[in-house]
Amino acid sequence: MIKLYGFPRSRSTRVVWMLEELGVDYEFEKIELMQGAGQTEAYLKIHADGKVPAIDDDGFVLTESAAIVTYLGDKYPEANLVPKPQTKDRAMYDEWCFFILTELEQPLWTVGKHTFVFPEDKRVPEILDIAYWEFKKACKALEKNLSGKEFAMGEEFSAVDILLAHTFRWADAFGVPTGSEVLDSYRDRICARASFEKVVAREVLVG
Ligand SMILES: N[C@@H](CCC(=O)N[C@@H](CS)C(=O)NCC(=O)O)C(=O)O
Repeated sequence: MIKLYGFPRSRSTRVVWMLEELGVDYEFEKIELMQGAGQTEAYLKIHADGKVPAIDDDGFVLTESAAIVTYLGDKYPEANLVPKPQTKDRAMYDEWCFFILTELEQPLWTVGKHTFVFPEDKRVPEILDIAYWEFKKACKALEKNLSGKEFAMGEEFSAVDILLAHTFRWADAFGVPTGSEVLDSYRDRICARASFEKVVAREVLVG
């Protein structure tokens, strides 16, 4: 059985969501990040940087939320959540993933780190203006790419929607507005899926 190392309402939520969409059984091990459990000798053998998510699939250990979600989509191709390798659809899927992580999540995470994640003496308030600006700029581009579409890849729900809707949900939780009706209604539509309701319920139980 796949083992997922995670923490509620973190990037491991993306992997929980993917597993719920796939309907695959998995074991969840909570890594108590706030108590320093990421930095134990045992966990550092699984994730060299002590972060979540990580999975162990029968001895194969993988980290990085987007890599894990993609690996799972490839492992269960019948679910059609990740396009087949070596296709143009897969290239577009990769394009979405890289944009989400490097253009959208990156400035959002900068806001998070410099408002509540880092210890106060490490925060640089001067960085916030440019991070908000970069996030808004990425949102403008996404608004164009999502306008008139049900899902990021077009007609069908895919793992891109998990990564994207989760990132928008984080933005909302961080108090960082997208400034876009198109993006907000996309987020609410994707997060209304039954699979996400299960994710939220499961995370409440984990605490
Ligand atoms: N790029 C990584 C980022 C992983 C990451 O930063 N995870 C956070 C939780 S959302 C974490 O484990 N933080 C603990 C730490 O920085 O020590 C991914 O997408 O998986």
